[in-house]
Amino acid sequence: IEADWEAFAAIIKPFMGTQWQAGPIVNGQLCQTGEQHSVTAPYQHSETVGQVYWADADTVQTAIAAAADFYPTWRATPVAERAAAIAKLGDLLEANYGELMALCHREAGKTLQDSIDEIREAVDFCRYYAVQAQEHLTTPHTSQDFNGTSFVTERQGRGVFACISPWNFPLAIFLGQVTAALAAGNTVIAKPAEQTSLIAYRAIELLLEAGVPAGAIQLLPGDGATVGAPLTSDVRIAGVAFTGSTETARLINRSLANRNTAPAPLIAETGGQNAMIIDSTSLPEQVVRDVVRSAFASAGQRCSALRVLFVQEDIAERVIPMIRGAMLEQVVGDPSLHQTDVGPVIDREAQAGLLAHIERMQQEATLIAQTPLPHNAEQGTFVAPTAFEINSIDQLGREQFGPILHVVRYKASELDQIIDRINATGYGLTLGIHSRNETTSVHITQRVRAGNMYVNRDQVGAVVGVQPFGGQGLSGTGPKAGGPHYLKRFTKTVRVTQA
Ligand code: TXE
Repeated sequence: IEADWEAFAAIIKPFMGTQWQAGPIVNGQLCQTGEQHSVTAPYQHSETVGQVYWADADTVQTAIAAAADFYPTWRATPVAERAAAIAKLGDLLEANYGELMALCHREAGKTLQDSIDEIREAVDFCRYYAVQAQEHLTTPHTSQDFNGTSFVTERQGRGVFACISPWNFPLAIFLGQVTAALAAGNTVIAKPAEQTSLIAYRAIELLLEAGVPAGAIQLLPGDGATVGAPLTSDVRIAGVAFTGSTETARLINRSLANRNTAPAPLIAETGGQNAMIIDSTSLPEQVVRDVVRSAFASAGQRCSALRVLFVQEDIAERVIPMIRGAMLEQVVGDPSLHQTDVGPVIDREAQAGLLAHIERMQQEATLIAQTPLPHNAEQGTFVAPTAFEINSIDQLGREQFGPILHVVRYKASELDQIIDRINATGYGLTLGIHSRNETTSVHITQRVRAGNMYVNRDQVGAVVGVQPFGGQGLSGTGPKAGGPHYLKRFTKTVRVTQA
């Protein structure tokens, strides 16, 4: 369905000049004690979007104490009341669509379509977890043991949950974690990514407006060293939900394990080295559309994005020129224009890393195509969508979180070798397959380790409540976000036996 772009432009317009202010929220109060940072738009570095105070060490401690103090009250709050506040947040997000779209666009550099999808997903998370909490956490389960003694099993929150989130889905992942943890009965300390604190701040303001009490949610903008690390080493933290890099997930795991207390659960969603395999029975037109979307949508800044395309030799001469053609037709530029397909990457650091990878590949691989940049690209952090032909997935090294695609040709007889190489990366997030031969696609889905597989379609997206999303191996620890088992991971089971 083609969106009514003029209508969207009209609701965003009032916020295109807004200067937002943000900082830590402790017990409902904005704290202005830490360092203040200016936020600039990724597509236009001369444009300031707002100011944010980062939490200092004292504020981190005050927030942990506040969340721990309020936990008994929140745990005792009826599930229906917790769920109602979270469902209300969904309504408030919808009521503030224009401002949130402008924030996604101006702080995170998201295109209009990506901003719409982002808010939609956040709303879906709120409504889904509100319903799930009522379904799974309300009624204690009564059973009898072999002597006829009855006992009650109840799910409760674990305590204070730290929710540490990334910038690439600053509203959807951020609120997905926070609402699940709250619905399950935990008090929450939310630590957004450094790059997207303004969006997080506005989301928490709306959560408070929705009726979540100030003690239940503390917000700590800031960096990993000052805010993230002290949270995960603190014995008062009962669990961590994390999305970000595999390296940081490892650090958090170690930090939780080193504490002088029982291990706390870590629910981690991390990176990937996602592949797509297309065989000679696939339909080139469909393949090309799905490859371009999978690799370059959101400027490749999705954990699910396609990084390595395996093309069967017999079809390569047809498909590769078509991919080149489609890449040259993409529009890179100002994400506020609806015709823009690819916006900027998040910041200078990400841009520098991606450009360094492109430079290395220019020495080691064959360039297939590079989408032209707009004439004023140097005003923002743009990276031209680029595709290279390489010999092996082993050439890649670490995950490149941006619009860079690698293509490898294979012979039909090499399929199992390819599967081994994909599994050998250690990751296991998404896999795409294009084949009209069902035996081949089943053969692949049964052998590749990946949490989310897509056959004859693009490999982005998962519908909350319908398609749970999560990885395996280095890509994360289940259960999957947006699925029925996710909420339970934020709870502990308590048994009461009566004489
Ligand atoms: O991630 P980090 P960054 C991958 C992607 C990207 C790379 C780096 O490959 O290029 O990670 O991105 C917080 N204790 N993904 O630097 O550092 C940090 O402040 C506790 C994949 O953004 O992992 C932020 O809030 N927390 C991904 C969050 O962790 C710490 C999305 C993520 O930051 C911490 C984003 C510490 N010691 C990046 N250090 C996906 N799976 O979608 C940092 N943090």
